[in-house]
Amino acid sequence: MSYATLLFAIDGPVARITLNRPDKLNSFTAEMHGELADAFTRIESPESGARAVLLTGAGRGFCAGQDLGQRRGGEAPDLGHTIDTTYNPLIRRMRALKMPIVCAVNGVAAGAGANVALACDIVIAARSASFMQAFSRIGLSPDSGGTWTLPRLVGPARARGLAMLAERVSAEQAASWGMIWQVVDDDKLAAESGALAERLAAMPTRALAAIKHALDAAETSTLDQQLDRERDIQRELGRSADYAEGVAAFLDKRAPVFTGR
Ligand code: LHQ
Repeated sequence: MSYATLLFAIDGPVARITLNRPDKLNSFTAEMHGELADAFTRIESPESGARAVLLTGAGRGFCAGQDLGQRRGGEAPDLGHTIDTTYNPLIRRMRALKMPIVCAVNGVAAGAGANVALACDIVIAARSASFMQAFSRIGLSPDSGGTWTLPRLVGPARARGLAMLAERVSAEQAASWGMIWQVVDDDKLAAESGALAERLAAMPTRALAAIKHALDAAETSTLDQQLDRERDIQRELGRSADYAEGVAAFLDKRAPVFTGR
């Protein structure tokens, strides 16, 4: 499949999406949003065989948020419409996707680019990468879920500082604050993030999807509700082929072979 703004391939069980407008630090355009939506439709189709997604950027940046080049002058735009039709569906889709998304942050992740990265399940960044809630610099407030995600990841005090001051935060700082999973040397990012995606793709996919759902749902649930949810999830997973295989492999003292069923 060929796109104008993305590189996309489903490589066995790993779907690889590379934001590919390197001259503009892979900033989002309407075209890129359309292509991302199409790529996720392909990933979600049962025939795709995908069991994990790896998202990264081409060139020296990960993503600089909305392409501001398309925004100068003219009438005041309805940014609510842009968000309703592009960013919000993207974030909702990523969180609802029934498989893990690994984000390999290869360079600066700014504005919506930062929050799309943080909406992934496991974020691994190159040591030279950075994160910036750039919004307040241009008179906006974080979107793409940032006001929901940030306080949960780093706590309210840091979330406020990040959103208001819009300073660049290094990958190491982001990791030490718990914003991301891991930092690796720049020359190791592709191999390490690829290996992580392969590893997740060989795991019990339904269990990983359930973990993703349970942790998100927990954010707005009481302990009581969450205990019930965990029971329901376990009931369902207990009937899965991967659970049967996991237990059998443990008892046989062999490595399990999960199929995602
Ligand atoms: C860019 C961009 C960019 C176009 C770098 N657009 N060209 C949602 C709904 C609707 C509307 C509004 O927004 C949103 C959500 C948002 O995402 S709002 C936040 C938008 N993003 C920003 O405000 C970040 C803008 N970019 C920057 O502050 C810097 O470029 C960062 C800090 C990301 C990187 O700085 P440098 O490493 O110094 O790179 P640079 O600034 O030199 O950029 C390299 C090139 O990329 C340059 O083009 P040029 O032709 O001069 O080489 C930039 O103009 C271009 N570029 N970001 N968002």
